[in-house]
Amino acid sequence: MTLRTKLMAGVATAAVALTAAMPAMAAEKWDMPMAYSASNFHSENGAEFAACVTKGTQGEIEITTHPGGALFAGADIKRAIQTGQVQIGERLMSGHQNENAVFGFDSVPFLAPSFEASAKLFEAAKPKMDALLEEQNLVMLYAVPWPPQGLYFNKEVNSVADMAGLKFRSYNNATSRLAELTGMLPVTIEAAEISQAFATGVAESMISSGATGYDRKVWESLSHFYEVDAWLPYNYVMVNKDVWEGTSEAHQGIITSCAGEAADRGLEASKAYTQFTMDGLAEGGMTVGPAGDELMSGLREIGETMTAEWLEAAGEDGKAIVDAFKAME
Ligand code: PCA
Repeated sequence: MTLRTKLMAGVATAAVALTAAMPAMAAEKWDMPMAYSASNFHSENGAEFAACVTKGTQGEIEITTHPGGALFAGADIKRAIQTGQVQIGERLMSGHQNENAVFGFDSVPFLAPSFEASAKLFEAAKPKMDALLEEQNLVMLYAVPWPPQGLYFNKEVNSVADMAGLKFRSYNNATSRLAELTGMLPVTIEAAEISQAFATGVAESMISSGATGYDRKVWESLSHFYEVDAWLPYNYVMVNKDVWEGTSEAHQGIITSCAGEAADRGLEASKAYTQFTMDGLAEGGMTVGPAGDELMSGLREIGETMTAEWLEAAGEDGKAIVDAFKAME
């Protein structure tokens, strides 16, 4: 090799190295607001999903997650995506129950109280949810259930009567209605804010998963967690439909496959966290165990009222979801 060709080869190698290190010219940055804290398993899963897309598209679509309601509070995330203020985000699906009762299909008491049943219910509901979201300029990418919902209190509770008058933190219409029917006083508070709400006495009880109580260290203020297995609500990740349609088929394929992996990984995490976080609540000093018979029978009665009310509000679509679900059982 002459000195000249050696030099030329060196320049070529440097150019290749430079191209590889440079982000692609058309790199897009997608912001992904999420309502729950960074340490929550949904947020960790979302961060992995984002990394999968960024890596898979070689940085041409770079997704940055913003957990803990830092960019938009939970209640504002869907609108932000619909209107294109952000490209993508995650939200509790039943949080939209106030705009259409059908969004609350996963919060009907005792309809699908296990991981297995809730997966079937979700499958039964998915076509309706996809259609409903499409009308709203949204495309659902993946959804992950929370662990089964149980009741938290700052005292021992053995019956519905024991709940009367308590200030109850709610996260959707179903939880507010549960509070009303049990004689409690509902106050809607995002999970990101609950530690403070319990510490200051703004709330004294809630229905949620062991995962959320553990994540928010509620043993600092609350004393009892009762396993009720009322329902398993879903979080879902959605993308703005115009953004999605403007994405190349190749990139859509990469995103869809990262989303499939996130759905599987999230489900496994949710299952694993069910016991892990209940153990964590007990280690934190809480009394953790199944709700007693009297409490359960009172809750089942209230559940029947709530089911009838939901079917009424959700009309034909709600009935079709429940019928499709029952046909799978
Ligand atoms: N955690 C969320 C929703 C359901 C759950 O387990 C919350 O409490 O906001």
